[in-house]
Amino acid sequence: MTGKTCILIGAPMDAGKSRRGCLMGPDAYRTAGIGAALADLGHQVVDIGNVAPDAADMHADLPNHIHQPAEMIGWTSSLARAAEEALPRGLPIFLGGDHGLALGSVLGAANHAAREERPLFVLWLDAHTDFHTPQSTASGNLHGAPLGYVTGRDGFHGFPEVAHPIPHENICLLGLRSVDPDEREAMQATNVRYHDMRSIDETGIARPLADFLADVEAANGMLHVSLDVDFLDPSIAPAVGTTVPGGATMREGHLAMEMICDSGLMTSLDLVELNPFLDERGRTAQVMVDLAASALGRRVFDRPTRAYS
Ligand code: 6HN
Ligand code: MN
Ligand code: MN
Ligand code: MN
Repeated sequence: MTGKTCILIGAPMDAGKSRRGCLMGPDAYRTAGIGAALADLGHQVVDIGNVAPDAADMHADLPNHIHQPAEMIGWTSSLARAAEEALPRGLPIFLGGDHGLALGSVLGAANHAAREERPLFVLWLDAHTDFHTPQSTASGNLHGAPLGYVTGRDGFHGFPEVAHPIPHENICLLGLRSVDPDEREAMQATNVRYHDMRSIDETGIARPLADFLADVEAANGMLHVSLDVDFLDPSIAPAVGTTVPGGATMREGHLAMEMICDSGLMTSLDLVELNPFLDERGRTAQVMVDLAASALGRRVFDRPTRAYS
């Protein structure tokens, strides 16, 4: 792969949920060497430092149980702007921060894609569907709502307008194993492509991913990849507040990233939900850096050896 300009954007946010610690994520990725890992692959790496949330007000129509609503609104607008500024220059990599950052990163990517007159596709690698609205979430934690927001679900009062909602058929989720009843019902009524762990056990991860990537390519689409730490099994990635047993293995994670790389389609990336306070000697941060490196070209060999005949 030819060298890209990778733009690292720190999003030290904890506003999307009540458990604290994700705000240390950007520094953990930097400490684990994400910049050098990507530079070693021949990319130009630009670290723009950390973004701060815009000043914003709570909106009176948001339900009372929403956690840090004003901060969520402020992060959404500042991160959307950061995405829109970075995309014309390179491939933004959002260093989270909780998954609430994806309200902004995906909104910005959608606005940019619309300007380019290309469709945006979203690949969501997660144990959870994150398809809530402020009204449907029981926890009040909007890290469980970014896909609800960017698909244009109602109820996000006070948030930036979603001028270009992501069409359901342009979204693929892999790794699901914890879905709330409201999300399940809402998602089943759409043609979002959702693959739970049971279906990945049956088909492998390559088949549904290859189908999706082929559709992105056929549509000349842009591709935003959102990688939640809890996509992975907690035995290999313990540093996340929402662990769910039975997740993707190291090999499934790397295969997915390698296929994304081979497709050449990825135009932006989120690394989210890392909580360094819960990590064991930095190993989850390192796994996430290694996955990002796989998505950007790290390989054992360029191609397999010839088979014996
Ligand atoms: N994540 N569905 C749960 C909730 O509180 O709404 C969990 C959300 C997890 C969020 O994966 O980023
Ligand atoms: Mn998530
Ligand atoms: Mn999750
Ligand atoms: Mn919930």
